[in-house]
Amino acid sequence: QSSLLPPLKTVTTFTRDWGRRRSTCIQSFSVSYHKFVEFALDETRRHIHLNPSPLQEKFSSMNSKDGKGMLSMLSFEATKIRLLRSLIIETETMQVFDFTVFPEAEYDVPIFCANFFTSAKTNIVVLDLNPLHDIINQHEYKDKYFKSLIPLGLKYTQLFPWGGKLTSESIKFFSPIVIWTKFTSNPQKYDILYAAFRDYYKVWLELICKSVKETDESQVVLNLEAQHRYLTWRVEKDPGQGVLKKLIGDTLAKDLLRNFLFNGVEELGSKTFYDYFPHYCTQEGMLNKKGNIVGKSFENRPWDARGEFIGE
Ligand code: BLA
Repeated sequence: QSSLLPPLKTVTTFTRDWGRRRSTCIQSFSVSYHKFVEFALDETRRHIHLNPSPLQEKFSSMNSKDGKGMLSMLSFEATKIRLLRSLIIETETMQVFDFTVFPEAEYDVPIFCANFFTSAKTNIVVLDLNPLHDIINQHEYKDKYFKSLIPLGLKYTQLFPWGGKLTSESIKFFSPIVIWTKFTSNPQKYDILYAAFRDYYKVWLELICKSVKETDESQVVLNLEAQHRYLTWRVEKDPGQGVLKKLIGDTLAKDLLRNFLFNGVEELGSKTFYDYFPHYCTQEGMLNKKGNIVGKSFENRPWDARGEFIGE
């Protein structure tokens, strides 16, 4: 029977090689985002019954064109939740987590948004309860959802410094507790990010559980338009588009963006990107594909410790 085993020397070498490769792998990716989505689903199910989304059938998993990467998709719906969807991308060089939960239009609860991009060296992180309505000018909406959350935001924004300039319109989709940060890959940081994700998700769940159905039809219409505007922004401007197109090609990337990640952009409203963001329209009436006209802004965090907007 022993003749079936390779000579001892070979076994040792193999183990060492495997060990080395494994440690390289762990060094670059001490994070796997699967436990993040598992936490979110378990936590949601403790309060809300989740039903599989009809999207699940079409969008479940996909290999990248080169066969070396994998995209995993999950989607659900529930009472109060139009769509909860998650995308995890794992390749040899990056890990991406894009997890968003869209409430039904009868609720003006913020959109839960976790958007993490990890490569061997760097991490780009957005974690937020994206407000549905203008919180810079509408104090009532801001107080309703964010007043009590400022201490939570402070706790994590002290641990995760502001990520620097970003597309300036994005700030209007962000809340005073947004975690917008970049950091070099480091296991401790992932532990803190996981803690932040759990805390932010738990408070979001509380908001959605407590929320009361809107009966004023004109307010529902406003919520719906805000959801559609958000989808229109992200489907057009998501900085992940380039990466997605490289991984799965233009056609599949477009399908994934419009029908899965930002599903609803074609159904919830008929306004176009130019209607919502007219300043993006160049003289020729063409979308300015090269980033934006307004430019990148906000070198520093534009909210103070009390959650007051201090950008211009
Ligand atoms: C970069 N992603 C960014 C940046 C932001 C976001 C603010 C900084 C660059 C910029 O603003 O120009 C995320 N922006 C958001 C979010 C909202 C917003 C969440 O307005 C919500 C309203 N990102 C993905 C996916 C990939 C990805 C799926 O969501 C990859 C497949 C990658 N994001 C990614 C990369 C960058 C980035 C590669 C850096 C590239 C760049 O700066 O253009």
